[in-house]
Amino acid sequence: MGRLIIVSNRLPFSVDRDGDQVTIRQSSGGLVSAIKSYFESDASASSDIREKMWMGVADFSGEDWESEVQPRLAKYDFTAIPLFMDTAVYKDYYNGFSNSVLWPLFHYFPSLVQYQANYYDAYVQVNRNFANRLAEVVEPGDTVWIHDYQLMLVPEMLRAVQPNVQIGFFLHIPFPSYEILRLLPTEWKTALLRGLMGADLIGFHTHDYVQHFMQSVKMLLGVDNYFYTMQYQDRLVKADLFPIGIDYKRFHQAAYDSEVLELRNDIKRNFENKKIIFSVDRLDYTKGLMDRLNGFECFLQQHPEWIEKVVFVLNVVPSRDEIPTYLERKRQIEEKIGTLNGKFSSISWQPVIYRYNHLPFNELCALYQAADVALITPLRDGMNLVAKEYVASCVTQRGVLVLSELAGAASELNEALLVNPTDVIDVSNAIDRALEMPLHEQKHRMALMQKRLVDYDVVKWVNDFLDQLANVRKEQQKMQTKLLDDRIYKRIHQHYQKAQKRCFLLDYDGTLVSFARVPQEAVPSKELKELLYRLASDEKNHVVIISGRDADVLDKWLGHLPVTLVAEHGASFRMKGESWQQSIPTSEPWKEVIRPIMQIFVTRCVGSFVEEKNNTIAWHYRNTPADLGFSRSRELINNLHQMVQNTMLQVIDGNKVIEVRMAGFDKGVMALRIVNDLSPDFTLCIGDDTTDEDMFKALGNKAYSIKVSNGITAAQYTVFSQRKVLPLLDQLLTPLTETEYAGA
Ligand code: GDG
Repeated sequence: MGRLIIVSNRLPFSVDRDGDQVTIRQSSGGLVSAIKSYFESDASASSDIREKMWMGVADFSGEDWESEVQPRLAKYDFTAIPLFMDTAVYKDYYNGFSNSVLWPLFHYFPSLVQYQANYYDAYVQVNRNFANRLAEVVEPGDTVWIHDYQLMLVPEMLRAVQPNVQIGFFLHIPFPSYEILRLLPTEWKTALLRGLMGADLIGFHTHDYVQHFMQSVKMLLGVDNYFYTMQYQDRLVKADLFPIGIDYKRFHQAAYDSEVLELRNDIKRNFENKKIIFSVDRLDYTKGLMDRLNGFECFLQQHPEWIEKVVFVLNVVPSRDEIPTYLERKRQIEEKIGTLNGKFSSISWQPVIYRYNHLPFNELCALYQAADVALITPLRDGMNLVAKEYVASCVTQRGVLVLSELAGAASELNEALLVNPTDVIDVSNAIDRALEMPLHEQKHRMALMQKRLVDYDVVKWVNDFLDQLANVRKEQQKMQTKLLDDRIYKRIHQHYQKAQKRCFLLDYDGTLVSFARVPQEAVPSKELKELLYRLASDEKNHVVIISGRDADVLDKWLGHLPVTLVAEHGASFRMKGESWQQSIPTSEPWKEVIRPIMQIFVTRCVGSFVEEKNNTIAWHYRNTPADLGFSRSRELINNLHQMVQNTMLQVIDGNKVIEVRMAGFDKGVMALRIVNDLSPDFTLCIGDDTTDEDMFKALGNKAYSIKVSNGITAAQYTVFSQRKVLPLLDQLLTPLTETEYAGA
């Protein structure tokens, strides 16, 4: 690898100036500690990264950079690239679009969003500044890794000027469901998605966020996905989940540090004979501080036996205090703490110990270790590292984590007591359960969570992301070599000419004929029938039309030709010159259950219709408005998947069609059976649909496989349009001249 350039809103350090005195301080926060831990790790030292760089906005002046800051950075293991921004523009970009539009919206607080055009303009401007500066810096072979919601437009902007650069993007906050994203003005939301699609790999914390993102891309940009990959413009783009880890060793080892131990013992002594509940968060409405206090109040009311026997140490870290909503929340929280303490305190005890400051690292670790319970209940959180750090800090495995089910971390930390943060009774019960939990259960739960955190720590997270990014590059290169060009075609032609026994496996709709508005309209043209006749009349050729259509239609349209017909993806077939046979027993009753459901979706989605075949029932949505048809199809799939659980049925998500049929047969099984029976020395398989992928995969290298579309495929080659298929077959029938043959 060449150089690794990390790009984030801020540089990972701040500069404090007190008169002539300048000091450099490492910033806190998840991203900085993650990347810094990686930079300091052995894995990073032994990697083939030539140089590490970090680009971000500076919180110091250009003069200070030259004279004071740069000389002091020599000891750091990365090169800093500072950006200097106009203060007013930066404010609209950071406090404005980033933290008053994207942050509330992506955390499901749409009512707090301020839709101001000047905020968006500033966001575009700052993103462009980043991209321009990057374009000056990047060299061939570099990897650029852009972080977080402040810089969502940068990948596309950079790609426009440096098309070949390798770009990764990671979103640290949730990616919301499409319903939330669509609240943004169309120009903004499509620009954000296009921006991200400029990257090669887009990472998220959880599977849900990946799904939300891919659905939004499908709905707004009309780009489909296939196993987390998307074909966007002429590139393959991948989205995947990379749940960020922590520097496990650092927190675990802190437990043995003498200063941390002393602090921990002080805290324990201070609250002798009392259980300690602990939390630490930035001051932010997403962290659910008010709901947490309500939950704790409910607990004290429901469980008075714990009065004077428990304290809640609540640390709030100052944050974004230039934004009015944040200041207002602070006032409300402090008022609530006052009321709560006033209501329950005695002369010698108060239930909430509140602090509003930034804790030194050692004190944070001491608190993690002293706490009997960590109460971490955000209303939404991309991941939440505090929960993971607490688990890593419990070296004796004594301690209970109460965690919001709405934090990304909940999908990994299943052994925590998961709560709904707004449900005060749920929170109260969880606190009680945590305080009463037997030690063996605490240890059991902790051990399982710790194992997972050790296995996927922050270094693994970085390596995993960078490895996947490199893999996407390889896949892109493979894709580029797939287009069926003249050279490859000649090779196929030559092989055809030499072969003695040839097999053609040809899909019908979208391959031999173009898509029609309704299935009945896709009748074969005279030209197609003639071509198939000529192809099949050569006694060396065995032509198979392998389709999702039912037997009746295939018989009617193509039955007179000397070809094999396979209907309904292999459910029935008619070998050349023989009569129809069933591959599976026909059983009707299941259709009675599926039909009414599909009918409901016909009513709910104008333009859709149901097609019934012997062994399949299909709901088509090719004639519906794109948005509506697609979203209804997702709902239908959801319903059907639930219904077919534990049955022999399968639900197929086809090209603008959802089908239900018996499991155990598909085009792949059938194609392979035919090829194995026939043992041809030349096989050509052409198809356009997801169901044809089964053939491409099953046949592997036994056939030349060609996919009609520019999508991602298991086929060896692609042609971009259905119009290319008939000339391609036709040309095979024209013998190569001697020179052509020799030159192929
Ligand atoms: C984003 C996402 C996602 C906090 N207070 C103190 C302190 N911290 C440290 C913690 C932890 C980090 O800051 C906060 O972690 P979060 O997970 O809350 O992350 P954020 O940076 O707010 O934001 C979040 C994360 O990115 C990573 O992808 O998990 O969902 O919002 O490391 O230990 N550290 C010290 N004193 C404090 O008072 N020393």
